[in-house]
Amino acid sequence: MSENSKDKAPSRRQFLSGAAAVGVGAIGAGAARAAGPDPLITQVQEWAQATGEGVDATPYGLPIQFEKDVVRRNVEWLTADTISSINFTPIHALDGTITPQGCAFERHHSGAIELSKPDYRLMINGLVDTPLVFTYEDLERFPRENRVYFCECAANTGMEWAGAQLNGAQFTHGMIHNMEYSGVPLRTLLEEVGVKPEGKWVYVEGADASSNGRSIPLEKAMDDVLVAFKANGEALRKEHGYPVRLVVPGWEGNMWVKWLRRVEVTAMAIESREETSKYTDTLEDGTSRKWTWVMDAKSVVTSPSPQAPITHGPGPLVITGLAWSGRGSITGVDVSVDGGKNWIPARLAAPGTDKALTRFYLDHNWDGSEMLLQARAKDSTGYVQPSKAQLRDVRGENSIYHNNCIQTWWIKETGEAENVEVS
Ligand SMILES: Nc1nc2c(c(=O)[nH]1)N[C@H]1C(S)=C(S)[C@@H](COP(=O)(O)O)O[C@H]1N2
Ligand SMILES: [Mo]
Repeated sequence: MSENSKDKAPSRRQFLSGAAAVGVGAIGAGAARAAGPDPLITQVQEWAQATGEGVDATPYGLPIQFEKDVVRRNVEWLTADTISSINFTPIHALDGTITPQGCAFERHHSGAIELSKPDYRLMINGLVDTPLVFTYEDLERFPRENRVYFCECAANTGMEWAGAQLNGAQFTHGMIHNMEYSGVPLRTLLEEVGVKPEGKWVYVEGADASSNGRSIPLEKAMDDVLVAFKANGEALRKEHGYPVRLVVPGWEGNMWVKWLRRVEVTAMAIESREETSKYTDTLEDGTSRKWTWVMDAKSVVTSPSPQAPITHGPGPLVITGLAWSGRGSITGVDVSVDGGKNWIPARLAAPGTDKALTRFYLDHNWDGSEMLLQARAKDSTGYVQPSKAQLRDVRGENSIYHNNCIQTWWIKETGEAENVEVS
C-alpha cells in the first residue's frame, strides 16, 4: 500500500457511517477492513515455509476439506428409504449457474444402477420404418450439440404448499440442477429410424427396475430433446443416468429418463404406467390437472438464506439467487426486502438463456434491520412469477407438484434467516 492510499484509507468507524450515506451502486469499495496489525498479513505462515502436495496426489480432484459442507442432503422423513428417494442440491452455497455433477440432486425410483458403455443399448421401435438398436459407440458417431439446461423435479418446493416448512433454500428449492450437456438430438435418431405418419408420441424408458416410462409428444421429441452422454464436459455420473440420459429442456425432471434404453413411437400416450398418472396436480375441488409438463418461471434468493446467514454487520451486502423458466429465458428479476411492498430490479449476471438457470445479484446497502426477502422472476413470454396467495387462489393447497410461488426469507437483525410466509 502506498503512503498516499494509506492516508486515504477510512477507519472502520468512518466506513460504517460512510456506508450508510452512499447509495446502492457505490458501496462495493467500502467492504474491506482498514489496514492494521493482522498476523495473517504480518507473519510468514506455515504454508509458506514448506512445499505443498505434488501433482497426481489426487488423480481426480475433489473439493478441498474446508468445503465439506457443500454437499447434497436428504430429508430423512420425506421417504421410507434412500432407494426410492431424493436429495437436494446445496444451492445456498453455490454461485454462477452451472451445477457441479458431484452435488447435483438425485431422484431415483429404484436406486442408481451401474450400466457400462459396452453393455449399453438403445432401441427405437414402434411406429417406425426401421426399428434400430444403437450401441454407445453408434451414438458417438452422430453430429453432437452442446446445450445448457436446468432439470427441475416437479416436486421441487412441493412441501411448501400448506405453509413454510423446510428451513433452507437447499430443501425448498434444491431439486434442481443446471448442466452443459453434450449429446445427439433425439430428432436425429428418430429421422434415422423414420417415424410413420401415425406416430404422434414417444414412450421413453430407462434400464433401471422402475423404468420410469413416460410419454412425450412427438412435437417436443423433434424439437430440443437431447440424448445426452456428457455433462459439464465429462461423462454423466452414475446417479444421473450414466452412460446416456434424456434431456427434455424446460419440462419436469421426471421426463428426463436416465439410463435411457428404449424409445417407442406410439399413436397415443401410454398412460397405464403408475409413473405417468402420478404426475398430476390435485385442485381444491378434487379434480386434477394433468399433462402439466412445462416448468413455469420461478426464482429464489440463495444467499442470504437460512443456511447462508449474514455473518457481517450493516453495509455492503450481496443478495443473490437463481431464476429460470421452462417456457423461455429469464428477462428480469426483482428483489424485495420488505415482503413484496417495493421491488428493486436485480442485476442479471448474464442475459437469460433458453430454459437454463440465470444468476441475479442485488448489490445492497443493508441498514442492519430485519428484511422480508423475496425474488420475483419474469420470462420471455411476459409471465411474472406469482405470490403464494395468487398461486393458491388458482391451485388450492392439495397439490404437491409445480409450486413456483415467490419464496420469503425473514432475515433477522442478527443476520440469521428463516423460511416464512407473508400474507
Ligand atoms: N430411469 C429413470 N429415470 C429417471 C428417474 C428414475 O427413477 N429412473 N427419476 C426421474 C425424476 S422423478 C427426476 S426429477 C429426474 C432427476 O434427475 P437427476 O437424478 O439427475 O437429478 O430423473 C428422472 N429420470
Ligand atoms: Mo422428479
